Amino acid sequence: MKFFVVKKMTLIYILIAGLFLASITIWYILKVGDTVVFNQSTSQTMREIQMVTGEFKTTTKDGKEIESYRFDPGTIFMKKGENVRLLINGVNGEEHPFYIEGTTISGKVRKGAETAVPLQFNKKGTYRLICKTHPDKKHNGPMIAYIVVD
Ligand SMILES: [Cu+2]
Repeated sequence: MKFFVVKKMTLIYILIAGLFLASITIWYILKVGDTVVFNQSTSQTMREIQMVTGEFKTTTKDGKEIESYRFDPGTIFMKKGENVRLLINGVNGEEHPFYIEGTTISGKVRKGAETAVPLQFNKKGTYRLICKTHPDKKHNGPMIAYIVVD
């Protein structure tokens, strides 16, 4: 009858190695679980979506001028993983600094100029493109466009 003699220190080494492997595995699983919300790449062919900055403006009966800035279209649709080049043409308003909620995307739309925003979302959802100057009614908005990713 054969016996495997395992020293106490060897056993401790094996235990440490096992714990190390387990923690690497857990770390890897958690890392894989993270989904990249968006990528900004320019190499692949992109579908173009055009948008403009517009303005609703009127004078009330008592002579008060009221206005609201808008992104038009107010909603755009794209597929998860799809590459889209969003082209925003500045028409009304001198400039509109914007950001897209839940991403690091930001920029500025200027009157008479076109701002190109490369988009790719790897997670489904609705992302809001928000003008920092006109985010709500109080600030002559809401200048918010919805990017629906499905
Ligand atoms: Cu604006």
